[in-house]
Amino acid sequence: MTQPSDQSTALDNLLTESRAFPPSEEFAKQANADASLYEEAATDREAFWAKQAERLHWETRWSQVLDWSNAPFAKWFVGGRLNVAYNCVDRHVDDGHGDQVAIHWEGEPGDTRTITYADLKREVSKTANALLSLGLETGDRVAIYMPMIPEAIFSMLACARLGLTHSVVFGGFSAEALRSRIEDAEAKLVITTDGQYRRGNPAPLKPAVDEAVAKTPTVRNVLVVRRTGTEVDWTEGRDLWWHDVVEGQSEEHTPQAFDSEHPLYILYTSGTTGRPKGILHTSGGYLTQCAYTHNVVFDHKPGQDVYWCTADIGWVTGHSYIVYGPLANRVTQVVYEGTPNTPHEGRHWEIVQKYKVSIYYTAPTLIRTFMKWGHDIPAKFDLSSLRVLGSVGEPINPEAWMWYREHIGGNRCPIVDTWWQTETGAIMISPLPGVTAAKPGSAMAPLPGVSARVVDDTGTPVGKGGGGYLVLDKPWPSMLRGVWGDEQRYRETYWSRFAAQGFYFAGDGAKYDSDGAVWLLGRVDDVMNVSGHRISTTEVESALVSHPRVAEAAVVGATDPTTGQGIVAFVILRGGASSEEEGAALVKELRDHVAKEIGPIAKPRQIMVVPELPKTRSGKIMRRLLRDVAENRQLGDVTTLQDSSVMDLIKSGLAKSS
Ligand code: 6R9
Repeated sequence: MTQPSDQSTALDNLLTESRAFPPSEEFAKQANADASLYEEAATDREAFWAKQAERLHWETRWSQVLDWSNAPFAKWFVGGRLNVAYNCVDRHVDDGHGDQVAIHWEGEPGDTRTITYADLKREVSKTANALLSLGLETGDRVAIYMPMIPEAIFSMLACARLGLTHSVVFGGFSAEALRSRIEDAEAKLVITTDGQYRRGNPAPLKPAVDEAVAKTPTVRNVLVVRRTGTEVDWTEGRDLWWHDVVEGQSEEHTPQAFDSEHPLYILYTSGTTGRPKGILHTSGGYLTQCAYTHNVVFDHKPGQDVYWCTADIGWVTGHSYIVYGPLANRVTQVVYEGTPNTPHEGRHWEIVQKYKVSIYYTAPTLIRTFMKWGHDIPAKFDLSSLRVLGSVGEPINPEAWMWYREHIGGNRCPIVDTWWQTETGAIMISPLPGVTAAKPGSAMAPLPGVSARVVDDTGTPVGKGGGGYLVLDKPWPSMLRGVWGDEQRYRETYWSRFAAQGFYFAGDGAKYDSDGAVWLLGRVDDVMNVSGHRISTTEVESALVSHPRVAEAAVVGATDPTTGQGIVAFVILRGGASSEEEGAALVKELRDHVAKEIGPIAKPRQIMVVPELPKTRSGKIMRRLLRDVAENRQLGDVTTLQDSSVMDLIKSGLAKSS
């Protein structure tokens, strides 16, 4: 495991950051949360969370807030019963808000749909009736492999309504990634589209499903939404068009309440080994924390704000902050299907202007991309409706933070840098926009109700100015309830590192500055963060060595000015390359091979063909040295190398080939 100090060198300059931006008096006065929340939560944590759970409609109230007797398996709101979809949809209609717009959907080619809560209730009910007609039963798993279209949200909510467990697989993932996820969850149904728009062009999607389900016998049906009109192959008896199965269904469906701990979804995320983990989330505690955080962190006012989270529903941010948290809070939100530069680089700002977006939540990688495109682009649009800006996915560098504040937020909007993970289910560390004087680049402090610490190698909490590992030392309502089908992996990955203390190990390095604010410093394991997406080095290495020409591969995440990290691979070829042309062609083939095995986001930025890899005496690849090469740095300590001349060999080989 890398020591956190390795990562922190590049980020050390952050810790001298002394600028802080307190909220304006005007903002603070109207904010949903004030400083008393911290006190209230500290006085009685469970009572605090019970109060947050009151945000939801419970069919049966819980009898116990938290049962931690079987740690690390938590139960929250024990005995409580609720329907998640009822909470996100029907109750708003029942409360007289059926005409409020839930979703302003904006398709990439410019087509739009306006969906009110009454519409949403009808669509989700029809979808639920369709899923019932396909014979699905409570507890069954459904894979959702779709672009950002309303039917994806209807599908998730229909599953929630019926107590089916969804597994959303990002539409940019490969057939192989989809297959392994379907297989692991033993899904019975896949919901997909014929194709999806990507950078202005329709691209097929269903062929990947056809390839995946050919090898997954649990799948009985594939439900296909027509989106691009692309021709598709059709397997009679298995494949069904959405418009045939869903459109004719009744608009009435009465939701039934499920146990607070009923599984809501599985979402796969990269770990330190090659095989992605199925993170399991359940119902009552998850929805409670999503709704609470969406309310206090974004200062959301139902019926007034227009909210836009730019994530894809294939990631946890889309689950918690497009679907569950916002809809539970009766949001009016923008959902955008496409890429930020289609058809032009001002598309996001055009959308902000068009819908008068007031809360905008995005990722640092995108902010840095906008910076690259130039501030004259957002300057062409009216962004005066914005009042809160959010960031998530990776540490945000102070330059990007300041640019975001000035050029998007008009020096007026509080910025909330929100730290959390697929595993935490909802935001854990973040400023409160009406309370915190935020520092550019710091996630500041655990939210009221959340307990996090920075500890050293032995698990001892460090003080102000100290650095180490981020841990969560108390259970929280939206915490993962395990790794699907693998109890041992759950215990090992998250609870073994600080087993003596019973801390959850997040895998991130962190520091306190001299004021006690928390600064996240990136992963301390072999997980890379590329444009806010977690990809493990092992996963990419396995993809590379699955190619017949690759004998050995080592992958590192190298600092990248736009994507945070870029994937750099070092490969040893079987039989070598006979000419430069052959080498170049092979490198291209390998990049495409990784894209096919995992998905285009995992395509290495660079592949270097090397004669040897640097290894320790115990045979571990020294990624630290490869990172030095990838980042063009002077080599660090090579004394633990088995053969210290290897690095000379690598570097001279690279010099020759470049
Ligand atoms: C929500 C999400 C989780 C990992 C996490 C950390 C990094 C996320 C961050 C951040 C610094 C932030 N991360 N938010 N690092 N500051 N505000 O991104 O979930 O895809 O599971 O990634 O992302 O390294 O451990 P997920």
